[in-house]
Amino acid sequence: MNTRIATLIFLMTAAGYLWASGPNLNVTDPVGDDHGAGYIVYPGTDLWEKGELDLVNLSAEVETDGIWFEAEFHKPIKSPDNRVGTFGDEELTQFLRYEFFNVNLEIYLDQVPESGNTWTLPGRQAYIHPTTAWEKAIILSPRPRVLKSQLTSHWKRALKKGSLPFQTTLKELDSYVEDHLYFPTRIKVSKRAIRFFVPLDFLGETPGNAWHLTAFTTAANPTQSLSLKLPGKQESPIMTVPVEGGWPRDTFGTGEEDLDSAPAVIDYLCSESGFQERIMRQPSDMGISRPAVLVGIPWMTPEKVKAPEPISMEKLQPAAKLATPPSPEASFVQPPAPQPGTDVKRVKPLKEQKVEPQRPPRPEKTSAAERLKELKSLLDQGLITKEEYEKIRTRILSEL
Ligand SMILES: [Ca+2]
Repeated sequence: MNTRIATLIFLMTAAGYLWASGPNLNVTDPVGDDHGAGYIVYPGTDLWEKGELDLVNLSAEVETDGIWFEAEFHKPIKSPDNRVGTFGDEELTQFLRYEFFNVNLEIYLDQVPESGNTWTLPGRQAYIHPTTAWEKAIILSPRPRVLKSQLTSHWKRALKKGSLPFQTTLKELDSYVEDHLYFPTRIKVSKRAIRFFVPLDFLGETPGNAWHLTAFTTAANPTQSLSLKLPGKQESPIMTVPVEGGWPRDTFGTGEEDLDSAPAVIDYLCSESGFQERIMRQPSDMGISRPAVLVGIPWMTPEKVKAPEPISMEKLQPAAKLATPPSPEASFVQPPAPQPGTDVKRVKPLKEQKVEPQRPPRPEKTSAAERLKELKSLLDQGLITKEEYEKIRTRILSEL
């Protein structure tokens, strides 16, 4: 063989190797911190059990056409086989096509420094700090198509009400969702890990120095076929399970009667022990909790996470979009760092801080007609079964 051709082949192979072994990612996360700010308790049902939403590692392999992510959990991935959900008595396998059902992994990717989105999916009660605001979000969910459809419907309603967290028109909303959110469908589940593929077409670029990622787990409720409104909740908990006061049976709990809700973020990815609890702890008063403000970790040096500057809620959520404007005193207060080895407990706000409780706005009312219409459209798209349709329809009508 011609030496020059052989050299060329060698160089191309070497380049391919360097590319493939390039800006990969490997972040470990502490074991046992699937408790949000430190106090979240799992429901009293075996659909979700302690350790199953506990992320212990997130890795990413960069390939020529995209990135294979792998999320490893502390406990084995629970299969939907021979299980029924919280709604009705249908077997989960009737409408789930992947070998997992009880966890979402949400990754908010910051590609361009100091610009981008600070909101996260509805019902998470979490924001991304503006220093690592995101351009692309990857939402791994057991029902990717249904989640995408529910979110799009939710945002269409929000747009009409002027409460959309981003700027677009009704005509361009679908393409906005396509451009900014990706719901993986190439998924491989092994004993304790879920691998999923994100194409380069969506990402637009390969990982670079500017990249940061904010990743966290939320509990997935695969039988939640509609964005049913829960009383007192600011946003509908789309395809997730809220964290309510005390020790509820069917949802996650705060473990305290006087704390009536908490962000739905169960485990936030960060290799530094104690950082998650510190960043997620929030001043609370009269049982009213505030959203979590999370910060992205650098893709290239994920161990070097920096605590962000405190930020006021007004900077995260445009005041015009708030039903109740927050008081000026209610700015983000950085709690003191916990001592190593101590059990992290929620810190009560100091009296002199005078943190005004920020009452969540009244839940938006969706008319039964709108919900029935959305339900019918989910059925027509084949996203729910006829049986699911009938059950939810009966429930909506019974609420009239
Ligand atoms: Ca963890």
